[in-house]
Amino acid sequence: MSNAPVPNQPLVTHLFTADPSAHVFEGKIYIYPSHDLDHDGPDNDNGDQYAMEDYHVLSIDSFDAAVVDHGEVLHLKDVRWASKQLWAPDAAYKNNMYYLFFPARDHEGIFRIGVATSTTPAGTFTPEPDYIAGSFSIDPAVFVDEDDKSYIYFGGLWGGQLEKWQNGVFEPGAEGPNAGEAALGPRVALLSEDMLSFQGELQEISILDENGSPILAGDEDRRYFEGPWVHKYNGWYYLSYSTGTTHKLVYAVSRNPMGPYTFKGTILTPVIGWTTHHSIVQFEDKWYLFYHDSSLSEGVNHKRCVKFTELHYNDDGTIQIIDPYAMES
Ligand code: FUB
Repeated sequence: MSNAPVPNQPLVTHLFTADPSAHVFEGKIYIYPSHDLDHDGPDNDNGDQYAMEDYHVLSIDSFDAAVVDHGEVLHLKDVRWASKQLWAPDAAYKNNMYYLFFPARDHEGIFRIGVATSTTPAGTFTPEPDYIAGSFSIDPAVFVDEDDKSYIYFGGLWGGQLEKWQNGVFEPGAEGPNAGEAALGPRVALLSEDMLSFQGELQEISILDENGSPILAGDEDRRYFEGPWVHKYNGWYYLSYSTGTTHKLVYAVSRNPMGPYTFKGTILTPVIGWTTHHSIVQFEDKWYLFYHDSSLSEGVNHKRCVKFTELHYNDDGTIQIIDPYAMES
């Protein structure tokens, strides 16, 4: 357990944590992060360095209280269908149940998305015997709308294997589109009432520029890479995500949760470390960005730490750009 959380400082220092998905459940902020491991194994564009094996849940009662680590809530050894790499998870509440959605490689080395359930937000979570039928790639993010419809967003390039699914089947040698072609978008599906399966067809989300043209694969400052998150503000759906190679968090907006979305701008400038990944949550009357960097390990990409900062909207609904190091001297 650590002391009260400080903006733009590691939320906890006794674990390496990343990919924070924050939600308000039962009046507290619960954070569902990846749990990075300290190891000297391979480090490459395939993401082998992200060799995580379990999840912890963190919570914050208030910003004056200490962060609570609820301990290990799910371990790889208990997930029958998974072989390795428990990457960025998310959680959702529905039907008086908490659902933890998580990606991992199956026994063929293909990333899939699983679900585990708990009656409490702090777990522990019991995994379903199989991954979600038809699921693939990484970084699930679940948005439960005001009408109680639930949407799952997912997908990530490179190690996240999204390029390999362009024709609806896994093609190990497939590469992404050429620079002048439309970029790949994250996938979205409605979730079934019991939250355990996709309902209807998976769709690819279009992200358009200000003229209504698709963002191109070569537009690395704006194209989708990984880490989708959807939140709603003033009736607009905000899809935010990482641009990967250009290390930004950016966002696009739509009137429809399934898009198309129109690109708007940057939320977070590059952080220490290669990856950037986030969530956005309202707690009481303020909005917060949860994100990570590698400052706790002085820049080791796979030893990251979760942080938070306040997020501000302009009157026109755009989000003010955050430079997390601007206040440091
Ligand atoms: O933590 C492993 C992977 O790194 C996540 O799934 C990506 O979003 C990136 O943060």
